[in-house]
Amino acid sequence: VLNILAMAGPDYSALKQIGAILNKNPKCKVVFLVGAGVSTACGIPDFRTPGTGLYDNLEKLNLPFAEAVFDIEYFEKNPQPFYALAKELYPGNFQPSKLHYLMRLFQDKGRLRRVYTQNIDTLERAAGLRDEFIIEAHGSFHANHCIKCDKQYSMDKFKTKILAEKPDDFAKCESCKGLIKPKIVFFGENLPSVFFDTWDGDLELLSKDHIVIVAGTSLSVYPFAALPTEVPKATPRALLNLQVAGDFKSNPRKSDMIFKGEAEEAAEVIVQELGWEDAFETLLEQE
Ligand code: CNA
Repeated sequence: VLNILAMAGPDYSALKQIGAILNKNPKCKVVFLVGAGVSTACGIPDFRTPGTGLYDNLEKLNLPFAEAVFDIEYFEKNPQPFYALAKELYPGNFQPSKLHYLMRLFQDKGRLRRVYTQNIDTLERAAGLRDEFIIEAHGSFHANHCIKCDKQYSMDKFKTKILAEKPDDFAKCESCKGLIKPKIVFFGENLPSVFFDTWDGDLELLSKDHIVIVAGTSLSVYPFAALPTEVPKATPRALLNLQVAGDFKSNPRKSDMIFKGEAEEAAEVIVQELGWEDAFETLLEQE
């Protein structure tokens, strides 16, 4: 039995199905919903993978509970753990993954509707996706503001503070002396309104000529985790993830296409199924 399984190789049926839907209907566009698992191949740990995930590796930050590093009340009392983590994760230290470049290729081919990302690493931007296609649901390091008066604070200045990571020398607002924080959505904060507004608009388009691809997320942070549930029943959904998660697990649909494996591998197979190998190679070489 083992021999037969080994000969059978990985199960790419979901990826072939995605390819078939897109090949059959040239008008079909993709909405991506992604999370930390699309950036683990870049060297950025996710939250919840046992062993390597950030939540298993926060002892050195001396937190009362793991999520405190992204908790707004905790940050107000003690910004230091966030500074230490931000120094590690700061944009510029990492290159996009093949899944990021796959999304870029969908943009270049005119087959992308939108990328909703929970990630704060700005690797969608680094891969060359344009602003109009990216919704950073949990914000990112791309802008900073005062947590008291909301005044903007320059990225360069904030970067200097983060990289120096001197205890007690945190970035403060020039007007009201409030603490400065990147516009990353912490637990206890609202998501940006552009997230809700854009999703509402996209939902109206989704029922025709669209497919939704969810990748690299445990679908455990709400409201983002509810998006796959809201996808109209007539719209095909796919999940590219190491584990089956969220609505794909609790409310599976017959038409769901599930690839249980690495997002990078999935990206390569989808590229092959679409016959986009040359364009993909060129893109990877250029960047
Ligand atoms: P998570 O809860 O850590 O889940 C990650 C998921 O990805 C898990 O289901 C893993 O099994 C899966 N996974 C890990 N590696 C791969 C891979 N190579 N291919 C396919 N699947 C993989 O993270 P979520 O994104 O679901 O949780 C949302 C949080 C995580 C958001 O608020 C983010 O801001 C936050 N986060 C972001 C980053 C980043 O910006 N890169 C890093 C860590 C955490």
